[in-house]
Amino acid sequence: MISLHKVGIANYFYLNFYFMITTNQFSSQKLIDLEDQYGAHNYHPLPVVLTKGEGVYVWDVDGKRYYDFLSAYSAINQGHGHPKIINSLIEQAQKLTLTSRAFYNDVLGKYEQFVTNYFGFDKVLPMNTGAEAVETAIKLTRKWAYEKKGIDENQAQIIVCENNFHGRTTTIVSFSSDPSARNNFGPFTPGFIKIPYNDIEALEQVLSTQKNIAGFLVEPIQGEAGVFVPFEGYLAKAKSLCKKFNVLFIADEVQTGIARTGKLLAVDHENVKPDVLILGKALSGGVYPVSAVLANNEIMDVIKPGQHGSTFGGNPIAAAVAIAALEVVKDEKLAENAEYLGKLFRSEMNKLIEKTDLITLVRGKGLLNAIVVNDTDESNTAWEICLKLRDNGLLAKPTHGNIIRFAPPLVMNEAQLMDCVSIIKKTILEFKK
Ligand code: IF1
Repeated sequence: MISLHKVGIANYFYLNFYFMITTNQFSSQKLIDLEDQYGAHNYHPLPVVLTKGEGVYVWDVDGKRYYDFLSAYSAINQGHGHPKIINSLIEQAQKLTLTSRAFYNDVLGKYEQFVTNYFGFDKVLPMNTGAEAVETAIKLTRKWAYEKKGIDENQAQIIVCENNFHGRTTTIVSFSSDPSARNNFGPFTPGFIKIPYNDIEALEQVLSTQKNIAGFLVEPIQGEAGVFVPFEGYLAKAKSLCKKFNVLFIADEVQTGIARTGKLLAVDHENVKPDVLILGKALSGGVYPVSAVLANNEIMDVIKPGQHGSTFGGNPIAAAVAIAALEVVKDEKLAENAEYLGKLFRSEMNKLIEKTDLITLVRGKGLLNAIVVNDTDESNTAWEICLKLRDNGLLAKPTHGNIIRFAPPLVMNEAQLMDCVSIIKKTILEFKK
């Protein structure tokens, strides 16, 4: 009797535990509280707790469905849970996950051939996160400058733009203009010259007056700065100036690349070929951390065995997932779709702007867009609007106070986009401060 009783109790606890997991007994508030208590406070998320994603949709723990209008900052271009990408992950995970680069694996070479053909470069250096790829590009540029251009030891300078966002490492925040990204993280890495973005004269001024310039690192559209699109011709002019002064043009397409702006790369809008191309985020469809630096042999060959690397960079899962993710981009014509839907989206937002004083501007390219809210940078109006958008079934996040970034998955169709447009219009027109 006693042992039966024990089994009964054990079963009861087991069933209770099972029930908790399967039915999400943890309320949103409880889950938010857990993050608040046990996680470092380096983020301030919109209060919504997601548990599932499929295509352009995500679901919260209470079963409410939303349009994802951020796509994990443009990582989920191919949509949530894309079956082709997920299958590549599962199949590779069941075979071989990691060898490190101490040994060869049977996927990396195939991926390297695939990705270099895809983007038209001789070689790729595989990493994991965007920041690591930016670091890699900086190291590559400096080494090229010393060994090929002949700059004196430790004298190389890289030109960067004001209001850039390239990641969070100590070197990268060294050339950030954002006080919260920098303050109290010094001492900072030297070797960077900051110039205004979208300013060709400023670039020419530095290039023509300063020696020891190794590269120009630039986002083709500044994401974190609030989706700031430079004037048409800026990138092409910058590239030709770099060529003239024998300086590497380094494009950070971590956020703008992989069809987001209506072309495979944002530099394609101006037919610019970077000397060094940095990719991340949607390179894996947001399924796995995969980043890459691409360049031609005369640049990439300056890095020799033992001079750079990473335990996980180029691992078999990453390689398999990235091939699948890039195939999806071409198979499903995501660049063309982003171009078409982006134009439609901005024209609908411009119609809305005529009807309200709350929004002053829409800007962007393809499906990387932002609206500017008619309030100060310090106001919380954009945040309040995002809360209402959430209530109405669409998730977006403010950037820099009064700007809301809109970046849905590129697998969206026209009917879904128009549905999102009506949610945004309704939310804005009903909004009261
Ligand atoms: C966060 C922003 C987006 C990037 C560019 C490199 C990286 C990023 C152009 C680094 C990363 C992310 C990081 C993310 C928020 C997000 C962001 F608002 F901060 F600026 F997307 F717009 N180059 N951007 O945009 O890539 O190391 O993160 O893989 O929370 O910091 P990572």
